[in-house]
Amino acid sequence: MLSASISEITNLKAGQKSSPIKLTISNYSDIPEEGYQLYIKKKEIEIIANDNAGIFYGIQTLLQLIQQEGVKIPTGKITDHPRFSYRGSMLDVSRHFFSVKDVKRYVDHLSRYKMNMLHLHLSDDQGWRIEIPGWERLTTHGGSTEVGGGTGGFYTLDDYKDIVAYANERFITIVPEIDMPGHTNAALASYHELNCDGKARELYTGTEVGFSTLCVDKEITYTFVEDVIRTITEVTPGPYFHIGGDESHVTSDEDYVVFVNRVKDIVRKYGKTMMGWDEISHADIDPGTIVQWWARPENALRGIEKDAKVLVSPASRTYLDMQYDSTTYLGLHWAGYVEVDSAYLWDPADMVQGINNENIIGIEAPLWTETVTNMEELEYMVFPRVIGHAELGWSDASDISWESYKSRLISHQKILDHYDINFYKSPMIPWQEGIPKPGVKR
Ligand code: NGO
Repeated sequence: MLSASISEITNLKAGQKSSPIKLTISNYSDIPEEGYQLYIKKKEIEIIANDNAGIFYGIQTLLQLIQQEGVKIPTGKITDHPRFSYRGSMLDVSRHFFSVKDVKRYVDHLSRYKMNMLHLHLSDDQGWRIEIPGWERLTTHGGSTEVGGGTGGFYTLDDYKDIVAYANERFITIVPEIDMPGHTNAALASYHELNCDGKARELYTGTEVGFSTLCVDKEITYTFVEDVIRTITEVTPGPYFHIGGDESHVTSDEDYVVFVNRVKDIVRKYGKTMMGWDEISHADIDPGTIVQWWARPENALRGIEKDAKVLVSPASRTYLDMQYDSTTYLGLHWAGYVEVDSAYLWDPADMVQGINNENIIGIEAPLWTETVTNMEELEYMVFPRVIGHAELGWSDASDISWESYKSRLISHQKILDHYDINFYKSPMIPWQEGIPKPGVKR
């Protein structure tokens, strides 16, 4: 019953008349971008919006209602639109590789919560994960392992295009990241000429950070970086290219600025807006650059002085690899423990004086995968926290309420079970035991 109604709804086309569910796209001056209005009447349901994304989000809301309430849903009107234009998560496919199928499942999860960005961390010390023609060893050698010594893997350009298209159908933009000048051991192991001493590094399968750097003085470095950026931007319709830039502890401060300034020009040349971790604000970044605040608010504030926008990802609130508490069997805790309440109960625009609503482009919850090896573990770390992050990206601060969130999470358990999502049963939430899956007869 339930699955039949879901496919019925998702197969609808805007403007279709014969169905009791009407979808209309027009110019509604009172509906903001990505917003929608959902009218549930006795005999008809109507979703109106200005854009396809709005219709899609209206459908997600309707699906959630049906999944939670059953096919009899209360009548009423819902007026809804997002607070921030960037609502996302990051997946580190370098420390442990995740297949195209896994990434698509993650896209499905995010799209149900109206997230619209998936940032893929495609390279790091432990693995290079995307094919770059002319630099084959990056993947054949640099992609051949991962943390713990497994066999790693990589995406061909066709795989990547497949992910981009799949995400696009669900209104999710892929943000590719190539981390540089640090976090580059996989590249430095693949091509000796990228090292200042001309000697190739060994492949690395541990979890230390901050020990690698591209050689800032060599021209071959920029030929390499340009080939990588050109290749990836050609298959990336989204507006952003993320250059990493974090924890370059063995690059001198001076070299770091020289490097980021040159890479900035390359990103601009290929028509993308540069993004980077908060350290990039030390360079002469262009107005409109996106500085991803993960560690130091002073870096984000320096970015704001240079007219950058801030993507809010403080580790102590948004890092999905942080353990829930001291008993969590996966994850790290260098930024503290992040229980379901601390992931949810905060306001991105009220954390640091000077980082205000108008400086913030949105919020992103990153999943680093040093300890996360497969989809089951991924889901355990992500759920339910990412639901809270999605809500923070979408809802106004005045609508954020722990009591209401808690009770909504309980009714949401049906949905998690329906999709067989492995989630952390936080003791803070009085979960219901043994509820039957929707559509499954006992
Ligand atoms: C840091 C570091 C990553 C780690 C992560 C683990 C950033 C931006 N750099 O975040 O390399 O994987 O912490 O939590």
